Amino acid sequence: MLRLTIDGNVVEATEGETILIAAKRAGIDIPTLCFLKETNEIGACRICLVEIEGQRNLQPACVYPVAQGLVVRTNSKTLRNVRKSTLKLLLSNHNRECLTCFRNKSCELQSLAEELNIDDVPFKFNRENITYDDASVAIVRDSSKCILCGRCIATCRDIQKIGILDFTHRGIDTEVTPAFNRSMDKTACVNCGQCIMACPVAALKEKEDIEKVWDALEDNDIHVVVQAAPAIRTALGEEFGLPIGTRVTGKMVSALKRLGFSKVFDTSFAADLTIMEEGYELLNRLENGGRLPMITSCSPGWVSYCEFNHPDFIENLSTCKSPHQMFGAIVKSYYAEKNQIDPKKIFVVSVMPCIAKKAESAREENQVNGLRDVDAVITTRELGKMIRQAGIDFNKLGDSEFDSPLGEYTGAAAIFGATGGVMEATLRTLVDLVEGKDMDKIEYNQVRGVKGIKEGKISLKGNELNFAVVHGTAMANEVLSQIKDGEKKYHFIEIMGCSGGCVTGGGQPHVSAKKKLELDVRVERAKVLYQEDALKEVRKSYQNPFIKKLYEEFLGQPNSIKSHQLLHTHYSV
Ligand code: HC1
Ligand code: SF4
Repeated sequence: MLRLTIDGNVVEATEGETILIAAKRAGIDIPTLCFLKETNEIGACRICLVEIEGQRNLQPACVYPVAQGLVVRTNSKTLRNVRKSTLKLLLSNHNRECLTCFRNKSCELQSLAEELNIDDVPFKFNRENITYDDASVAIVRDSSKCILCGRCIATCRDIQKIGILDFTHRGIDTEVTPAFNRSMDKTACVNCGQCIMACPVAALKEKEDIEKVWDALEDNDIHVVVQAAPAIRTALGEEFGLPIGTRVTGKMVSALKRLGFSKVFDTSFAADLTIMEEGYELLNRLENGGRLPMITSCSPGWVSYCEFNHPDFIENLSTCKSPHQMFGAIVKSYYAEKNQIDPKKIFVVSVMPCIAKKAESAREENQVNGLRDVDAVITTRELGKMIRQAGIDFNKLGDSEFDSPLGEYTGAAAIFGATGGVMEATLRTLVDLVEGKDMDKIEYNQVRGVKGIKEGKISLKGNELNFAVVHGTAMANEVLSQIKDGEKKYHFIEIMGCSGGCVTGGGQPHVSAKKKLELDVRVERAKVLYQEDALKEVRKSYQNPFIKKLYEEFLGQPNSIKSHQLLHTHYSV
């Protein structure tokens, strides 16, 4: 353990730590901008400069390592002035349309300007060669807002190991762009949206679909049904100032009802349905020599990554559509039939924590008889905006229940939104189906938590089933390489495109770099889903009485011809 002095306080630190981290632990927040924990620690923006006794130059706290006896000053007139000047220069080159900017109030640049008491910016914004790229169905890039912090680049290149974005040109002309300044839709971007989550400003955002949804809601001729993904209830409260990790399931349902949707259903119902279809598909592959390991297909970011980078694993993907697509297909068939509504007059809205779901729902494969399964996908952030637009005081709302029957779900479905959730839900059902009894074992702790690759094995009627859970495309790449090299052998793998799974998808509320230093957002949000699971009486998908009814009345059995027509898909090379 080392001892150093920061602003007169003796602080203990471990070798290799930076001044920024040691100071944070001692309750001293050094302002930062380009810094993003374990992602972008490059000292580029110079906002975090500090004084170190005995040194002539100011040093960036985010990269400067602690040392025994170091005396550091983080707050002085010199530092305040230097930080202010640096920030003013940055602001001079930034399109300062804060009033109409979608990051207004969640912008880290804006907060810093307020914190550092910036009262004037000396130069007018007059940058030329601005790119506003909205060609993709999911992501928009606005270079006029970019502050060249490099957080998106590091996230895409190092965390996701995809590398779509990079610095181009030199000096004053420097920009962050895809190679050859292509539009995002012409790259191998998988729409995970993790670059959006890393961006401190508004240079990257989702393509909004709010107006499409308002238009449908105002059309009396259309029956508008909404489904909310498991991960929305863990994070929507943050849009209204509630702490990270607040469960708002009941309030979310109340808000959706107030917005005027004819039915408020839950994607979790379809998560239970996915477990039935995927569970039987796995059993079939195990028993009949199908392609193994079977890999989950509910994360469209991961599916695109597989299509772009590992086409030799496409056959390994489960043919199941993702739950929200299954849900749409069931609404426009079973639900339409039961309620005698013309499926052409039904508009299905998915509220998703993920921007890749926008691209997924637009895929040609995801329609039945010329009708799209899902008509519009909005993110948690977009839902927050709609609730505010409608003047709904979210925090004052009481709790409401999802509509029945497509809002009934088990604990197994609720945990889908956290890494390991799909695997745990599958195991709960699979073991019972194979063993032919209602086993007591419900919880599989080896697949919980945020370790990049989690492994386990269970015995199924004397046969060993090896499985792995992977989150983030970088980890997916690692596991697939190990399989190709013959180092690893699994029967079943859950892969989610984003680290942490859907709870930290690219459509979730923004969390500042400062907050991310204090807590692991993945863990806090996942806790909510495990709480929800524990509260449920029925915690195994095959025991959901409404799923049973759906098979009895409509689908026949899992993997039936009808199931295949509605609930399964294929992928492209
Ligand atoms: Fe997910 Fe899924 S869990 S993919 O993470 O399988 O987005 O929450 O809705 O479709 O259910 C996301 C979450 C979500 C699907 C389900
Ligand atoms: Fe990279 Fe994902 Fe952003 Fe695309 S959406 S640029 S893949 S981080």
